[in-house]
Amino acid sequence: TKTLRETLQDVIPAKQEQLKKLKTEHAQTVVGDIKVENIIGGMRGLKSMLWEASVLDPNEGIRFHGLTIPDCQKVLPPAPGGKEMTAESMLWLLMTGQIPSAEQSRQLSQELASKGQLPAFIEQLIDSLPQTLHPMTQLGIGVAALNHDSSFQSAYEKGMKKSEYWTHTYEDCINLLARLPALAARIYRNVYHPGKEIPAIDKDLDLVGNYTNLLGFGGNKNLTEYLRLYIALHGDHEGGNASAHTSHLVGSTLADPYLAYSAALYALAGPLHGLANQEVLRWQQAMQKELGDNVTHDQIKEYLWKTLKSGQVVPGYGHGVLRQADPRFIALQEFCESRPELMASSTIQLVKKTYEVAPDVLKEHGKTKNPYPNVDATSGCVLYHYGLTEYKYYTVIFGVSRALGAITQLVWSRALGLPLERPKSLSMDALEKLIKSS
Ligand code: FCX
Repeated sequence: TKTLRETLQDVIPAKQEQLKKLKTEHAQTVVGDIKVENIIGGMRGLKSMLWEASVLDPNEGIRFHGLTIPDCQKVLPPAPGGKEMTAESMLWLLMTGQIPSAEQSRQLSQELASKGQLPAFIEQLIDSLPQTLHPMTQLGIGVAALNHDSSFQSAYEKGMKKSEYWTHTYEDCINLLARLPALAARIYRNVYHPGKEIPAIDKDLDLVGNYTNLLGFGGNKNLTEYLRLYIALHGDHEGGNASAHTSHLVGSTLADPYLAYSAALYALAGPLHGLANQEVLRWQQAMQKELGDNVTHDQIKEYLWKTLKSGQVVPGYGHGVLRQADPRFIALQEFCESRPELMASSTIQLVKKTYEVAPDVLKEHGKTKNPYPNVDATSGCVLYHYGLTEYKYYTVIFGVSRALGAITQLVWSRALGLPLERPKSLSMDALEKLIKSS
Protein backbone atom coordinates (compact mmCIF):
# COMPACT_ATOMS: atom_id res chain seq x y z
CA THR A 1 0.00 0.00 0.00
CA LYS A 2 1.16 3.49 -0.86
CA THR A 3 1.90 6.15 1.73
CA LEU A 4 0.27 9.58 1.67
CA ARG A 5 3.43 11.09 0.21
CA GLU A 6 3.60 8.48 -2.57
CA THR A 7 -0.09 8.92 -3.37
CA LEU A 8 0.38 12.67 -3.51
CA GLN A 9 3.39 12.30 -5.78
CA ASP A 10 1.19 10.25 -8.15
CA VAL A 11 -1.58 12.86 -8.37
CA ILE A 12 0.58 15.97 -8.71
CA PRO A 13 1.45 15.68 -12.45
CA ALA A 14 -2.22 15.65 -13.55
CA LYS A 15 -2.96 18.75 -11.51
CA GLN A 16 0.12 20.50 -12.88
CA GLU A 17 -1.15 19.71 -16.36
CA GLN A 18 -4.63 21.02 -15.47
CA LEU A 19 -3.15 24.32 -14.30
CA LYS A 20 -0.95 24.60 -17.39
CA LYS A 21 -4.02 24.16 -19.58
CA LEU A 22 -5.97 26.79 -17.66
CA LYS A 23 -3.05 29.18 -18.06
CA THR A 24 -2.50 28.61 -21.74
CA GLU A 25 -6.10 28.20 -22.92
CA HIS A 26 -8.21 30.26 -20.54
CA ALA A 27 -6.03 32.98 -19.03
CA GLN A 28 -8.25 35.73 -20.48
CA THR A 29 -11.66 34.17 -19.70
CA VAL A 30 -13.75 36.51 -17.53
CA VAL A 31 -15.21 34.85 -14.39
CA GLY A 32 -16.93 37.87 -12.80
CA ASP A 33 -17.08 41.63 -12.36
CA ILE A 34 -15.46 43.59 -9.61
CA LYS A 35 -17.89 46.08 -8.11
CA VAL A 36 -17.25 48.93 -5.72
CA GLU A 37 -19.20 46.95 -3.09
CA ASN A 38 -16.63 44.14 -3.32
CA ILE A 39 -13.75 46.54 -2.75
CA ILE A 40 -15.31 48.26 0.25
CA GLY A 41 -17.08 45.13 1.49
CA GLY A 42 -14.23 42.86 2.48
CA MET A 43 -14.01 41.28 -0.99
CA ARG A 44 -17.19 39.23 -0.31
CA GLY A 45 -18.17 37.14 -3.29
CA LEU A 46 -15.05 37.85 -5.36
CA LYS A 47 -13.88 34.70 -7.08
CA SER A 48 -10.22 35.48 -6.86
CA MET A 49 -8.13 32.69 -5.40
CA LEU A 50 -7.24 29.09 -6.14
CA TRP A 51 -7.94 26.50 -3.41
CA GLU A 52 -7.94 22.84 -4.25
CA ALA A 53 -9.34 20.72 -1.43
CA SER A 54 -12.83 22.10 -0.83
CA VAL A 55 -15.47 24.38 -2.29
CA LEU A 56 -18.22 26.08 -0.28
CA ASP A 57 -21.65 26.37 -1.85
CA PRO A 58 -23.76 29.11 -0.21
CA ASN A 59 -26.77 26.79 0.08
CA GLU A 60 -25.34 23.28 0.26
CA GLY A 61 -22.33 24.07 2.41
CA ILE A 62 -18.90 22.55 2.20
CA ARG A 63 -17.79 19.76 -0.11
CA PHE A 64 -14.38 18.17 0.19
CA HIS A 65 -13.26 17.19 -3.32
CA GLY A 66 -16.95 16.99 -4.17
CA LEU A 67 -17.95 14.95 -1.10
CA THR A 68 -20.51 16.29 1.36
CA ILE A 69 -20.10 15.79 5.10
CA PRO A 70 -22.51 12.79 5.16
CA ASP A 71 -20.55 11.28 2.22
CA CYS A 72 -17.32 11.65 4.19
CA GLN A 73 -18.92 10.12 7.25
CA LYS A 74 -19.79 7.11 5.14
CA VAL A 75 -16.50 6.53 3.34
CA LEU A 76 -13.64 7.86 5.47
CA PRO A 77 -12.14 5.24 7.79
CA PRO A 78 -12.64 5.69 11.54
CA ALA A 79 -10.05 4.90 14.20
CA PRO A 80 -9.90 1.30 15.42
CA GLY A 81 -12.79 0.89 17.86
CA GLY A 82 -14.37 4.22 16.87
CA LYS A 83 -17.13 5.34 14.50
CA GLU A 84 -16.18 8.88 13.56
CA MET A 85 -13.81 9.67 10.67
CA THR A 86 -10.28 10.48 11.75
CA ALA A 87 -8.21 13.58 11.12
CA GLU A 88 -5.80 11.38 9.15
CA SER A 89 -8.47 10.11 6.76
CA MET A 90 -9.75 13.65 6.21
CA LEU A 91 -6.19 14.88 5.56
CA TRP A 92 -5.70 12.08 3.03
CA LEU A 93 -8.86 13.07 1.20
CA LEU A 94 -7.98 16.78 1.26
CA MET A 95 -4.44 16.23 0.01
CA THR A 96 -5.06 13.62 -2.66
CA GLY A 97 -8.77 13.68 -3.51
CA GLN A 98 -8.77 9.93 -2.74
CA ILE A 99 -10.24 7.79 0.03
CA PRO A 100 -7.56 6.04 2.08
CA SER A 101 -7.92 2.44 3.14
CA ALA A 102 -8.14 1.77 6.87
CA GLU A 103 -4.57 0.45 6.65
CA GLN A 104 -3.28 3.61 4.94
CA SER A 105 -5.00 5.80 7.49
CA ARG A 106 -3.51 3.74 10.34
CA GLN A 107 -0.01 3.97 8.84
CA LEU A 108 -0.37 7.71 8.64
CA SER A 109 -1.41 7.75 12.31
CA GLN A 110 1.75 5.83 13.16
CA GLU A 111 3.90 8.21 11.15
CA LEU A 112 2.35 11.23 12.87
CA ALA A 113 2.75 9.63 16.30
CA SER A 114 6.41 8.87 15.58
CA LYS A 115 7.02 12.54 14.73
CA GLY A 116 4.84 14.03 17.46
CA GLN A 117 7.38 14.72 20.20
CA LEU A 118 8.10 18.42 20.79
CA PRO A 119 11.70 19.62 20.73
CA ALA A 120 12.89 20.41 24.28
CA PHE A 121 13.31 24.13 23.53
CA ILE A 122 9.64 24.38 22.50
CA GLU A 123 8.57 22.79 25.77
CA GLN A 124 10.73 25.29 27.67
CA LEU A 125 9.40 28.18 25.59
CA ILE A 126 5.76 27.25 26.24
CA ASP A 127 6.45 26.59 29.92
CA SER A 128 7.97 30.07 30.24
CA LEU A 129 4.83 31.87 29.01
CA PRO A 130 2.52 33.45 31.60
CA GLN A 131 -0.45 31.27 32.53
CA THR A 132 -2.65 34.28 31.84
CA LEU A 133 -1.58 34.59 28.18
CA HIS A 134 -4.49 33.54 25.92
CA PRO A 135 -4.02 29.93 24.76
CA MET A 136 -4.32 31.03 21.10
CA THR A 137 -1.45 33.50 21.51
CA GLN A 138 0.61 30.68 22.99
CA LEU A 139 -0.27 28.32 20.16
CA GLY A 140 0.83 30.84 17.52
CA ILE A 141 4.12 31.41 19.34
CA GLY A 142 4.80 27.67 19.57
CA VAL A 143 3.94 27.00 15.92
CA ALA A 144 6.13 29.87 14.68
CA ALA A 145 9.05 28.68 16.82
CA LEU A 146 8.81 25.16 15.37
CA ASN A 147 10.30 26.68 12.22
CA HIS A 148 13.66 26.33 13.97
CA ASP A 149 13.80 22.93 12.26
CA SER A 150 12.15 23.88 8.96
CA SER A 151 13.24 21.66 6.12
CA PHE A 152 11.93 24.19 3.56
CA GLN A 153 13.88 27.05 5.10
CA SER A 154 17.18 25.19 5.25
CA ALA A 155 16.79 23.80 1.71
CA TYR A 156 15.92 27.30 0.43
CA GLU A 157 19.08 28.69 2.01
CA LYS A 158 21.08 26.00 0.22
CA GLY A 159 19.42 26.97 -3.09
CA MET A 160 16.90 24.20 -3.86
CA LYS A 161 15.17 23.97 -7.23
CA LYS A 162 11.54 25.07 -7.57
CA SER A 163 10.54 21.50 -8.37
CA GLU A 164 11.69 20.52 -4.88
CA TYR A 165 9.61 23.13 -3.05
CA TRP A 166 6.66 20.86 -2.46
CA THR A 167 8.66 17.98 -1.00
CA HIS A 168 10.23 20.17 1.70
CA THR A 169 6.91 21.91 2.29
CA TYR A 170 5.28 18.50 2.71
CA GLU A 171 7.90 17.42 5.22
CA ASP A 172 7.38 20.58 7.28
CA CYS A 173 3.59 20.27 7.06
CA ILE A 174 3.54 16.68 8.30
CA ASN A 175 5.93 17.53 11.13
CA LEU A 176 3.80 20.52 12.05
CA LEU A 177 0.58 18.49 12.14
CA ALA A 178 2.30 15.71 14.08
CA ARG A 179 3.48 18.14 16.74
CA LEU A 180 0.27 20.11 17.12
CA PRO A 181 -1.38 17.75 19.66
CA ALA A 182 1.62 17.83 22.01
CA LEU A 183 1.94 21.59 21.65
CA ALA A 184 -1.77 22.32 22.08
CA ALA A 185 -2.05 19.88 25.00
CA ARG A 186 0.97 21.36 26.78
CA ILE A 187 -0.67 24.78 26.61
CA TYR A 188 -3.87 23.35 28.11
CA ARG A 189 -2.00 21.60 30.90
CA ASN A 190 0.11 24.67 31.75
CA VAL A 191 -2.84 27.04 31.79
CA TYR A 192 -5.47 24.90 33.49
CA HIS A 193 -3.79 21.95 35.23
CA PRO A 194 -0.19 22.94 35.95
CA GLY A 195 2.13 20.42 37.57
CA LYS A 196 0.33 17.29 36.34
CA GLU A 197 2.49 14.90 34.37
CA ILE A 198 1.78 14.73 30.62
CA PRO A 199 1.69 11.19 29.19
CA ALA A 200 3.96 10.12 26.33
CA ILE A 201 2.66 9.87 22.76
CA ASP A 202 1.18 6.42 22.08
CA LYS A 203 2.35 4.98 18.75
CA ASP A 204 -0.85 2.93 18.44
CA LEU A 205 -3.25 5.85 18.62
CA ASP A 206 -4.54 8.20 15.95
CA LEU A 207 -3.78 11.93 16.12
CA VAL A 208 -6.95 12.81 18.03
CA GLY A 209 -6.66 9.76 20.30
CA ASN A 210 -3.25 11.06 21.29
CA TYR A 211 -4.48 14.62 21.61
CA THR A 212 -7.23 13.67 24.08
CA ASN A 213 -4.75 11.54 26.01
CA LEU A 214 -2.23 14.36 26.24
CA LEU A 215 -4.95 16.77 27.32
CA GLY A 216 -5.63 14.41 30.25
CA PHE A 217 -8.95 12.99 28.98
CA GLY A 218 -7.56 9.62 27.90
CA GLY A 219 -10.37 7.52 29.33
CA ASN A 220 -13.09 9.78 27.93
CA LYS A 221 -14.17 7.86 24.80
CA ASN A 222 -17.12 10.18 24.15
CA LEU A 223 -14.89 13.25 24.08
CA THR A 224 -12.37 11.46 21.84
CA GLU A 225 -15.05 10.51 19.32
CA TYR A 226 -16.52 14.00 19.40
CA LEU A 227 -13.10 15.53 18.84
CA ARG A 228 -12.48 13.20 15.89
CA LEU A 229 -15.65 14.46 14.24
CA TYR A 230 -15.00 18.08 15.26
CA ILE A 231 -11.42 18.07 13.96
CA ALA A 232 -12.32 16.38 10.66
CA LEU A 233 -15.25 18.78 10.10
CA HIS A 234 -13.36 21.97 10.88
CA GLY A 235 -10.39 20.91 8.75
CA ASP A 236 -11.16 22.93 5.66
CA HIS A 237 -13.76 25.47 4.56
CA GLU A 238 -12.42 26.57 1.18
CA GLY A 239 -9.78 29.27 0.89
CA GLY A 240 -11.32 32.66 1.45
CA ASN A 241 -11.99 32.42 5.19
CA ALA A 242 -9.60 34.53 7.22
CA SER A 243 -7.39 31.75 8.64
CA ALA A 244 -7.04 29.76 5.42
CA HIS A 245 -6.49 32.90 3.41
CA THR A 246 -3.83 34.15 5.83
CA SER A 247 -1.94 30.88 5.60
CA HIS A 248 -2.15 31.07 1.80
CA LEU A 249 -1.00 34.71 1.67
CA VAL A 250 1.94 34.25 4.03
CA GLY A 251 2.90 30.96 2.37
CA SER A 252 2.93 32.70 -1.01
CA THR A 253 5.96 34.71 0.15
CA LEU A 254 7.74 31.34 0.55
CA ALA A 255 7.75 31.78 4.31
CA ASP A 256 7.88 28.22 5.64
CA PRO A 257 4.68 26.37 6.69
CA TYR A 258 5.26 27.00 10.40
CA LEU A 259 5.31 30.77 9.89
CA ALA A 260 2.38 30.65 7.46
CA TYR A 261 0.25 28.60 9.84
CA SER A 262 1.24 30.65 12.88
CA ALA A 263 -0.09 33.73 11.08
CA ALA A 264 -3.29 31.85 10.21
CA LEU A 265 -3.85 31.05 13.88
CA TYR A 266 -3.93 34.73 14.75
CA ALA A 267 -6.67 35.28 12.17
CA LEU A 268 -8.55 32.35 13.68
CA ALA A 269 -8.24 34.02 17.10
CA GLY A 270 -10.60 36.86 16.15
CA PRO A 271 -14.17 36.81 17.57
CA LEU A 272 -15.76 37.07 14.11
CA HIS A 273 -13.93 33.88 13.11
CA GLY A 274 -12.73 30.98 15.26
CA LEU A 275 -13.07 32.68 18.63
CA ALA A 276 -16.84 32.60 18.07
CA ASN A 277 -17.01 29.08 19.55
CA GLN A 278 -15.79 30.36 22.92
CA GLU A 279 -18.14 33.34 22.61
CA VAL A 280 -21.18 31.11 21.96
CA LEU A 281 -20.69 29.19 25.18
CA ARG A 282 -20.15 32.38 27.16
CA TRP A 283 -23.29 33.87 25.66
CA GLN A 284 -25.42 30.73 26.15
CA GLN A 285 -24.29 30.41 29.76
CA ALA A 286 -25.04 34.06 30.49
CA MET A 287 -28.51 33.44 29.04
CA GLN A 288 -28.94 30.34 31.21
CA LYS A 289 -27.78 32.22 34.29
CA GLU A 290 -30.20 35.04 33.68
CA LEU A 291 -33.19 32.94 32.68
CA GLY A 292 -32.66 29.78 34.74
CA ASP A 293 -33.57 26.25 33.61
CA ASN A 294 -36.66 25.33 31.54
CA VAL A 295 -36.36 28.45 29.44
CA THR A 296 -39.24 29.15 27.04
CA HIS A 297 -38.91 30.11 23.39
CA ASP A 298 -40.32 33.56 24.18
CA GLN A 299 -37.70 34.15 26.83
CA ILE A 300 -34.95 33.22 24.35
CA LYS A 301 -36.45 35.58 21.76
CA GLU A 302 -36.36 38.39 24.28
CA TYR A 303 -32.76 37.58 25.17
CA LEU A 304 -31.79 37.59 21.49
CA TRP A 305 -33.35 41.01 21.05
CA LYS A 306 -31.51 42.26 24.10
CA THR A 307 -28.20 41.08 22.60
CA LEU A 308 -28.98 42.70 19.24
CA LYS A 309 -30.22 45.96 20.73
CA SER A 310 -27.06 46.29 22.78
CA GLY A 311 -25.17 46.34 19.45
CA GLN A 312 -23.59 42.88 19.80
CA VAL A 313 -23.67 40.11 17.26
CA VAL A 314 -25.40 36.82 18.09
CA PRO A 315 -22.40 34.49 18.20
CA GLY A 316 -22.70 31.29 16.17
CA TYR A 317 -25.11 32.82 13.64
CA GLY A 318 -24.42 34.29 10.22
CA HIS A 319 -21.69 33.60 7.69
CA GLY A 320 -19.66 35.36 5.03
CA VAL A 321 -20.60 32.83 2.33
CA LEU A 322 -23.23 30.38 3.66
CA ARG A 323 -26.91 31.25 3.24
CA GLN A 324 -28.42 28.18 4.93
CA ALA A 325 -27.82 26.31 8.19
CA ASP A 326 -24.21 25.12 8.18
CA PRO A 327 -24.03 21.34 7.45
CA ARG A 328 -21.19 21.19 10.00
CA PHE A 329 -23.68 22.47 12.59
CA ILE A 330 -26.17 19.84 11.42
CA ALA A 331 -23.57 17.05 11.70
CA LEU A 332 -22.74 18.11 15.26
CA GLN A 333 -26.45 18.34 16.13
CA GLU A 334 -26.92 14.80 14.80
CA PHE A 335 -24.02 13.66 16.96
CA CYS A 336 -25.83 15.18 19.95
CA GLU A 337 -29.15 13.65 19.02
CA SER A 338 -27.61 10.18 18.80
CA ARG A 339 -26.39 10.43 22.39
CA PRO A 340 -28.86 10.50 25.28
CA GLU A 341 -26.26 11.94 27.68
CA LEU A 342 -25.95 15.01 25.46
CA MET A 343 -29.68 15.41 24.94
CA ALA A 344 -30.05 15.46 28.72
CA SER A 345 -27.69 18.44 29.01
CA SER A 346 -29.43 21.75 29.70
CA THR A 347 -26.82 23.68 27.65
CA ILE A 348 -27.34 21.44 24.61
CA GLN A 349 -31.10 21.81 25.01
CA LEU A 350 -30.66 25.56 25.14
CA VAL A 351 -28.61 25.48 21.89
CA LYS A 352 -31.44 23.54 20.25
CA LYS A 353 -34.13 25.89 21.50
CA THR A 354 -32.09 28.91 20.45
CA TYR A 355 -31.80 27.43 16.96
CA GLU A 356 -35.59 27.07 16.88
CA VAL A 357 -36.15 30.81 17.35
CA ALA A 358 -32.97 32.70 16.40
CA PRO A 359 -33.37 32.58 12.58
CA ASP A 360 -36.75 34.33 12.77
CA VAL A 361 -35.44 36.97 15.17
CA LEU A 362 -32.42 37.63 12.95
CA LYS A 363 -34.68 37.83 9.88
CA GLU A 364 -36.86 40.37 11.64
CA HIS A 365 -33.77 42.30 12.75
CA GLY A 366 -33.01 42.41 9.06
CA LYS A 367 -29.28 42.95 8.95
CA THR A 368 -27.52 39.63 8.59
CA LYS A 369 -27.60 38.03 5.16
CA ASN A 370 -27.61 34.60 6.77
CA PRO A 371 -29.86 34.21 9.83
CA TYR A 372 -28.92 30.52 10.30
CA PRO A 373 -26.46 28.86 12.67
CA ASN A 374 -22.84 28.21 11.76
CA VAL A 375 -20.71 25.41 13.21
CA ASP A 376 -19.75 27.47 16.25
CA ALA A 377 -23.35 27.59 17.47
CA THR A 378 -22.98 24.15 19.02
CA SER A 379 -19.35 23.02 18.94
CA GLY A 380 -18.21 24.44 22.30
CA CYS A 381 -21.29 23.36 24.22
CA VAL A 382 -20.52 19.68 23.55
CA LEU A 383 -16.92 20.12 24.71
CA TYR A 384 -18.30 21.67 27.88
CA HIS A 385 -20.62 18.79 28.50
CA TYR A 386 -17.83 16.24 28.07
CA GLY A 387 -15.73 17.94 30.72
CA LEU A 388 -13.54 20.27 28.67
CA THR A 389 -15.01 23.31 30.35
CA GLU A 390 -12.29 25.93 29.83
CA TYR A 391 -13.82 27.84 26.94
CA LYS A 392 -10.85 30.09 26.31
CA TYR A 393 -9.17 26.95 25.06
CA TYR A 394 -11.77 26.05 22.43
CA THR A 395 -10.26 27.98 19.53
CA VAL A 396 -7.00 26.08 20.07
CA ILE A 397 -8.85 22.88 19.14
CA PHE A 398 -10.15 24.64 16.04
CA GLY A 399 -6.52 25.63 15.42
CA VAL A 400 -5.34 22.02 15.56
CA SER A 401 -8.05 21.16 13.06
CA ARG A 402 -7.73 24.00 10.55
CA ALA A 403 -4.13 22.90 9.95
CA LEU A 404 -5.51 20.03 7.82
CA GLY A 405 -6.78 22.36 5.11
CA ALA A 406 -4.08 24.99 5.41
CA ILE A 407 -1.17 22.56 5.08
CA THR A 408 -2.89 20.81 2.19
CA GLN A 409 -3.05 24.04 0.22
CA LEU A 410 0.51 25.00 1.18
CA VAL A 411 1.75 21.75 -0.37
CA TRP A 412 -0.40 22.25 -3.48
CA SER A 413 0.58 25.89 -3.87
CA ARG A 414 4.25 24.89 -3.98
CA ALA A 415 3.59 21.86 -6.19
CA LEU A 416 1.69 24.06 -8.65
CA GLY A 417 4.21 26.88 -8.43
CA LEU A 418 1.56 29.44 -7.47
CA PRO A 419 2.92 32.98 -7.32
CA LEU A 420 3.19 35.60 -4.59
CA GLU A 421 -0.29 36.88 -3.74
CA ARG A 422 -0.46 40.60 -4.37
CA PRO A 423 -3.87 42.13 -5.12
CA LYS A 424 -4.14 45.76 -6.21
CA SER A 425 -5.53 48.19 -3.66
CA LEU A 426 -7.07 51.61 -4.27
CA SER A 427 -7.59 54.69 -2.11
CA MET A 428 -11.10 56.21 -1.98
CA ASP A 429 -9.82 59.12 -4.10
CA ALA A 430 -8.40 56.71 -6.67
CA LEU A 431 -11.68 54.78 -6.63
CA GLU A 432 -13.71 57.96 -7.24
CA LYS A 433 -11.40 58.93 -10.10
CA LEU A 434 -11.91 55.51 -11.62
CA ILE A 435 -15.70 55.77 -11.22
CA LYS A 436 -15.73 59.20 -12.93
CA SER A 437 -13.70 57.97 -15.87
CA SER A 438 -15.79 54.83 -16.37
N1 FCX B 1 -25.78 38.88 14.82
C1 FCX B 1 -26.04 40.20 14.62
N2 FCX B 1 -25.72 40.87 13.50
C2 FCX B 1 -25.14 40.16 12.53
C3 FCX B 1 -24.87 38.79 12.64
C4 FCX B 1 -25.21 38.14 13.85
N3 FCX B 1 -24.95 36.86 14.06
N4 FCX B 1 -24.28 38.36 11.49
C5 FCX B 1 -24.18 39.44 10.71
N5 FCX B 1 -24.69 40.53 11.32
C6 FCX B 1 -24.68 41.91 10.84
C7 FCX B 1 -23.26 42.32 10.52
O1 FCX B 1 -22.56 42.72 11.71
C8 FCX B 1 -23.48 43.44 9.54
O2 FCX B 1 -23.82 44.59 10.24
P1 FCX B 1 -23.32 46.06 9.79
O3 FCX B 1 -23.95 46.26 8.46
O4 FCX B 1 -23.81 46.95 10.86
O5 FCX B 1 -21.83 45.97 9.71
C9 FCX B 1 -24.69 42.94 8.76
O6 FCX B 1 -25.35 41.99 9.60
C10 FCX B 1 -24.36 42.29 7.43
O7 FCX B 1 -23.41 41.24 7.65
P2 FCX B 1 -23.37 39.96 6.70
O8 FCX B 1 -23.00 40.42 5.34
O9 FCX B 1 -24.57 39.13 6.87
O10 FCX B 1 -22.18 39.12 7.38
P3 FCX B 1 -20.61 39.27 7.16
O11 FCX B 1 -20.21 38.48 5.99
O12 FCX B 1 -20.19 40.69 7.20
O13 FCX B 1 -20.05 38.60 8.49
C11 FCX B 1 -19.89 37.00 10.21
C12 FCX B 1 -20.08 37.23 8.71
C13 FCX B 1 -19.72 35.50 10.45
C14 FCX B 1 -18.63 37.71 10.68
C15 FCX B 1 -21.14 37.54 10.96
O14 FCX B 1 -22.27 36.83 10.56
C16 FCX B 1 -20.99 37.46 12.47
O15 FCX B 1 -20.44 38.40 13.07
N6 FCX B 1 -21.50 36.36 13.12
C17 FCX B 1 -21.33 36.17 14.55
C18 FCX B 1 -19.94 35.65 14.86
C19 FCX B 1 -19.74 34.22 14.37
O16 FCX B 1 -20.55 33.36 14.63
N7 FCX B 1 -18.61 33.96 13.68
C20 FCX B 1 -18.22 32.61 13.22
C21 FCX B 1 -18.31 32.46 11.72
C22 FCX B 1 -17.77 31.17 11.14
F1 FCX B 1 -18.48 30.09 11.30
C23 FCX B 1 -16.31 30.99 11.46
O17 FCX B 1 -15.52 31.67 10.80
O18 FCX B 1 -15.95 30.22 12.33
